[in-house]
Amino acid sequence: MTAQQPQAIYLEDYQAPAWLVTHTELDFELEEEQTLVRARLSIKSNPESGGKRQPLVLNGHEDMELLRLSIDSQVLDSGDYRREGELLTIANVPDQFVLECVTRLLPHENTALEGLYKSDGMFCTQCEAEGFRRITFFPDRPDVMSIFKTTLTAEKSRYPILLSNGNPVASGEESDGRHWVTWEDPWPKPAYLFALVAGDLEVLEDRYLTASGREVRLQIFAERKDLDKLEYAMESLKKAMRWDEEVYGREYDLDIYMIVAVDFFNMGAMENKGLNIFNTSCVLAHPKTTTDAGFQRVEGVVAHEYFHNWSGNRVTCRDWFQLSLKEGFTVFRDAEFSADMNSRTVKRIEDVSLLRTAQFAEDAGPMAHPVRPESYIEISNFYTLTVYEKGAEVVRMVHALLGPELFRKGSDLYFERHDGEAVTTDDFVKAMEDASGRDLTQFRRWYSQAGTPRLNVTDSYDEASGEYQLHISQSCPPSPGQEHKQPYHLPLAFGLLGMDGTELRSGVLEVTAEEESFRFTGLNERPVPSLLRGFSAPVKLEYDYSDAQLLMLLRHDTDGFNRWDAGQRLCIRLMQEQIDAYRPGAEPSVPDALLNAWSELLLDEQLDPAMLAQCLKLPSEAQLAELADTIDVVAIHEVRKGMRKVIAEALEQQWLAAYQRCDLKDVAYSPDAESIGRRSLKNLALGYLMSTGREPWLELARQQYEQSDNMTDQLSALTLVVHSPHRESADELLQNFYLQWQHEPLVMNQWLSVQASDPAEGALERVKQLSEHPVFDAWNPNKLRALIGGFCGQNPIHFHNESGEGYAWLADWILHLDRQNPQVASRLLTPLTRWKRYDAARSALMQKQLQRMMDTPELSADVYEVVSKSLV
Ligand code: 0A1
Ligand code: ZN
Repeated sequence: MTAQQPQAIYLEDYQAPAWLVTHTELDFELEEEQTLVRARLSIKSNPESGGKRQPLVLNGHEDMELLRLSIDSQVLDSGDYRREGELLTIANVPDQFVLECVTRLLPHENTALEGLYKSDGMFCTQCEAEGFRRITFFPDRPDVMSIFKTTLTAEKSRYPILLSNGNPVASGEESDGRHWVTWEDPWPKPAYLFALVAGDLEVLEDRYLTASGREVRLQIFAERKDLDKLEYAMESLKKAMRWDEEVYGREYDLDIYMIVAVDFFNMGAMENKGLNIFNTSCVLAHPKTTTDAGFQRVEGVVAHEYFHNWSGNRVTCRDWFQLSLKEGFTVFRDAEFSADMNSRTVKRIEDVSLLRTAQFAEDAGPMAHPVRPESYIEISNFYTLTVYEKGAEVVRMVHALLGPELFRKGSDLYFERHDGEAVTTDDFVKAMEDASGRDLTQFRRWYSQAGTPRLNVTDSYDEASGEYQLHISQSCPPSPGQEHKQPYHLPLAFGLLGMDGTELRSGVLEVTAEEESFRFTGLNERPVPSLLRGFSAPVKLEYDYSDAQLLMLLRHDTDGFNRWDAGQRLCIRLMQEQIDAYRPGAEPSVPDALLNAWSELLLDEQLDPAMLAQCLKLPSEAQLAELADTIDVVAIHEVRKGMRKVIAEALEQQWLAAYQRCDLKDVAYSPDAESIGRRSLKNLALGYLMSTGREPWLELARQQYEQSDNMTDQLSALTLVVHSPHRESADELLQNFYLQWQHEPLVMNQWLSVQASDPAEGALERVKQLSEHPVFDAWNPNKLRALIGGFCGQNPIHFHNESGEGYAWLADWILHLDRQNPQVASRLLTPLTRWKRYDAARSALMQKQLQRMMDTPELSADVYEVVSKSLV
């Protein structure tokens, strides 16, 4: 909590650290009521920080109790140093010295889940971005890299497992039932990568032989009850290790790689050196309790954290403005890994859908920032879709501009040149330039300019000469602090198709100017352009397609992504027309041309079911909202629902046939890409069948609920029934599901989410009741995300109910949570920040809640930053 208004930090103020910490020795006495931390830091002045000796300034959280401080064994008294806010300053220090410091922590009272805290009885840590300063006084910035040696001492019966980074080098027992283990990590690292775990844990063990023939011990730790849910993560880890050797030439560099599953965690997972800590939701997987999406998340997150070992740990960030250096690159790496392990096109469709809905919305909102932000008040607020997902798109564009070979050369050079260093996004681009000989000066604007660029494309064709031209103009709307944008350098992958679907040309255009034209000769007919194939740049592309052209692309484009995109464009256009003309009770319509095209797709048994399922999904309400000038939640919801019903009824027999064709009855569950694709089409078909409202399909859903052997099918059926007007069945299945799964916390999160997103009347009352239910736990971020996030993010018609009660409920929660866990409070706040996008009445009500928060004294820096920027 901060008494005065939190201050912003600026990239332009960056200065190299005055002091370096070469070695850090930590001793933890872990006890029930307190933890004592003895830190021994070997400190020397930084020759690169420029001449004159500066005072030693350390970071330390205000709540942390300082028991003793000494320099070279000389105890300091309170006159020798100054403690002010988060800073501890010692004016006079020698050029090189050992600082010893004893702090007292209260992990059991740590509800923010930053620093050292307890999750279900085990000790664990979260130090990124600035959690280490809650453990001891330290120059807590990523460009101070140190070799860590850590000793943990705790009661053996309660905490038989004691883990930290690196390799265990010594251990022993004490006479009073306590034991200790010492860990040494030979690789210098910033404090944000420090971790410890102490608990009564079970372990799944395996081994991995690296390309150069070193054996690595792999261990995944979890509570005893979850031991049967670790195999998939282990398989994913081994695949990721192999992939990084093959695709990037990167090997693992310690003797042990450990993952620990914890139930209380603010984010998805954390890449601490050699000791990853994971939210249970991103590591546990079992067919009975985990959906296909859950399996894929585990595979992706395990790989993401593993890949950080090079892109993040061996080469780290100079400062937090460079966060995308590790996150954008690592997301690109994990996305390519997942694409290689599963269906490449489907993975791309999923990622682009997220970008287009949530990241584009962020770019258009009050918290919009460049991939490399220029200032922040609280860095935790910048673990955003822009830094992660748009950052990955930027790396993907480098890959597209350079081609795979030169990109690999660039990445090799980057890792070689900067191994063991803390660097900037500019260093990354420079390595790519030096390896390829390409000039990426203009390309760097992707890092410095915020907002989603628009590409407007028109074309012309001269029949006599057979010449075709594409005219491209680009612009980018203003964003906070950036009124005018310079043109971007981007790869525009394209194809030119004949009206019968033949591909006449394909390639990649490099767009650099505000306006430019590209000429193609020797074309005997006017081609249809397939633009931005594979979503080759994170832009909004406008081209005035006719319905017939889009239908042709949907049928014939050789680029799978653009086939899907053509169908989406067609649906979006249709839906937008009806949303704009919406009157309560209006009957939505769907033109025959679209129904015929869908029918044809549904009957095509050659088509990959996963791809088919993507093509037959209507754009989400969130996507339609992002595209609207003023968001009309009711019209969007009703039009989408109505169109679904029309499509469901018109193609009822085809949906049933697809359902039956994809039913994997009698085959044991497997989370491979093909089976996942079949289940996704099957459950999509069941969804359409349920939309007809006809009784036999309710029976079919109930049957699937009862007979399925896996969570994907069971939860799909449950969701469809709960979100249908069949109230009695809904209540019955919810009760049944609860009784079956009440002892599985991750399944109970799903149970909460399904109800939180239920569009039936009375939703707010239901979520209020659920917040009193024994399975809900307001201290646990996963539960908060499931219930509060589920209602405010996945149930737009109720959250945005015109009474404003949804907004008030969210604000009540934020104010409550802000004192307990500011990071989670700040994240849950996102839907209210979008207030300017709604009609006058709703935006006034949303604004009122933001103002109410703003008027509350002692807001955390996290919530203060988001609220104050939203109100501008
Ligand atoms: N670096 C992690 C994400 C992460 C970021 C901040 C955290 O603090 C609460 C925790 C985790 C990743 O990218 O996986
Ligand atoms: Zn990451």
